[in-house]
Amino acid sequence: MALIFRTGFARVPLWREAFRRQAPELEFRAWDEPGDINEIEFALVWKPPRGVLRGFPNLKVIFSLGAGVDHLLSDPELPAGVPVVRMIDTELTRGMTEYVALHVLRHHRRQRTLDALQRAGTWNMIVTPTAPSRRVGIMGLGVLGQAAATALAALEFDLAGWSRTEHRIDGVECFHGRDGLGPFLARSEILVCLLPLTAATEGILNAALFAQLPKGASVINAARGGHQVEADILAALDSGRLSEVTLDVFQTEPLPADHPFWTHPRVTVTPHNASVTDPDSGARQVIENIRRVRRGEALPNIVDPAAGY
Ligand code: NDP
Ligand code: OXD
Repeated sequence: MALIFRTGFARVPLWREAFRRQAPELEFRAWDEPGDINEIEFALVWKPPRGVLRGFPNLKVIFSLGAGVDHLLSDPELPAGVPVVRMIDTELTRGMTEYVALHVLRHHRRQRTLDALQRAGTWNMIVTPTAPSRRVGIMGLGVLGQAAATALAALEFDLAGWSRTEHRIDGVECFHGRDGLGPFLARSEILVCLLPLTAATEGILNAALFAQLPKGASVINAARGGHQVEADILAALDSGRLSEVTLDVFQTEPLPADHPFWTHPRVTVTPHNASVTDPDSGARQVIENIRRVRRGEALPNIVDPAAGY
């Protein structure tokens, strides 16, 4: 029984060690040392090159190393009939919750402006509204969106969320579908994107959407670069429609050195590190699922290829 592993980082030794400790019976094989490909039953991967997974004839499950699966479903040669399971993990969720809370608070308290005032040696006692009068909107009410909402609810922000299907969540005004988008945007002073990247959500953070936000709203995108039209973000910042943005994800990653986001005074750039899957807890999730397969049990968190998430 072997698992093939691929990550975008040089963290293979950490993952190898996590698997060795927790499941010594499972053979862990790094992407560039697959050995006999007939023995590979499981793949745990991030952005595998197109078509390669099809080359493992006995693959039973493809595990995504991240919560998002666009990096897998965009492969037209993904082996048909092999389930794709996404990463749902306490530490991954915790990391994103921290990121969202941090940046919502930064936007809410105008910390970027205060940092600039400090650099200029200027004492300007900016007073921000109270949290209950600050309207925050979360696009995507899945695992990460709901966890972020719980953390922001503890701070008593005025919360709304938007999803594809209807939800009822205490303390969150819930909107859904195309009809729900306009009213949701109209009340979102700080907009947080935690959507999966699918055909329906690609390019959703665009000029038409920004026009429906309250003037001077801000945006936090911790989901995927494919959600944002970057020229529209720059234009909306320049016109004052948006006051600031925090972006963890970009159309091209790493963000090119000459990209205007790097130096824009109202853009915060983070290097797609909002939340990175932790080897110990991530391996635990995958091992539990492999043991479920061995026992003939159903797997949780299988992706619906038609929905794209
Ligand atoms: P989930 O699948 O749990 O939740 C997705 C949410 O988006 C659901 O509420 C879903 O609606 C909603 N949604 C999907 N399509 C649409 C649509 N067309 N219109 C409106 N709402 C829609 O995903 P997670 O919360 O686990 O993760 C979200 C994304 O975060 C990942 O796909 C990934 O891209 C990104 N991510 C980024 C990281 C980073 O470091 N920057 C780290 C981890 C994840 P419904 O509830 O009705 O199904
Ligand atoms: C993820 C990511 O999808 O890290 O988990 O972006």
